[in-house]
Amino acid sequence: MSGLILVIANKAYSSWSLRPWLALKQAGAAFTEVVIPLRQPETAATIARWSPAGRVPVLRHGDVVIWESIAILEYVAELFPAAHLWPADPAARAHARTLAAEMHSGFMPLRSSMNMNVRRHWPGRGRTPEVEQDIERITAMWRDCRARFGAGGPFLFGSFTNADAMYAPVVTRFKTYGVPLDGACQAYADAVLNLSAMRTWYADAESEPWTIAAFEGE
Ligand SMILES: N[C@@H](CCC(=O)N[C@@H](CS)C(=O)NCC(=O)O)C(=O)O
Repeated sequence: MSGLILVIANKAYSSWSLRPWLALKQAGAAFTEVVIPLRQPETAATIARWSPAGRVPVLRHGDVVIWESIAILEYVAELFPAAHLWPADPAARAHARTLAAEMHSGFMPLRSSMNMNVRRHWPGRGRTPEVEQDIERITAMWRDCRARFGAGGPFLFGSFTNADAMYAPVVTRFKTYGVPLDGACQAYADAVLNLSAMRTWYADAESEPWTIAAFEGE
């Protein structure tokens, strides 16, 4: 499969970018990566050249333009069926899509109080009561998935799926903010963090030249 271009933002900070990037990597896809740094004078104009929505990630594939992360994940799953980015069983697949949708539309307290920053370690920061509720809800879903669907491997549905791609930025937040996890959730988080692609993402983020004060707790 050639001609895929994924346009993303800073690997240090962009949770939405990580999701489709990780799915493409896990699918073994060859793709060109374009990184547009956020909060620069030319950021909006540069993103506009790729997408009318003014946000990244964007996947371009010939004339096809997809600008919502969850729609990109669906397209990648269709392009690479052998990667099994959704569970084969209909009930498990529906459950995985439900988790993905809940992540896409929810957890605003967690997302706003614990911005993604894979270069930092701030244990205990950002833990408002609303964030605690989000953490409770997410870890309960992870435990439930691992118990019901996870027998075939270390991920939510056993082998890696788009549900894991959706929650990968949450895993990085739990690491950055030192959120204590029980054994099952920590094992799941470690499985995500130990993916070769995740190590690459962290290494790439470390070598990025840009620092945005608003995302550095300053
Ligand atoms: N709903 C979108 C959200 C994408 C989004 O918010 N992207 C941010 C970067 S993480 C963005 O492009 N911001 C543009 C800017 O700050 O100029 C998705 O799921 O892809």
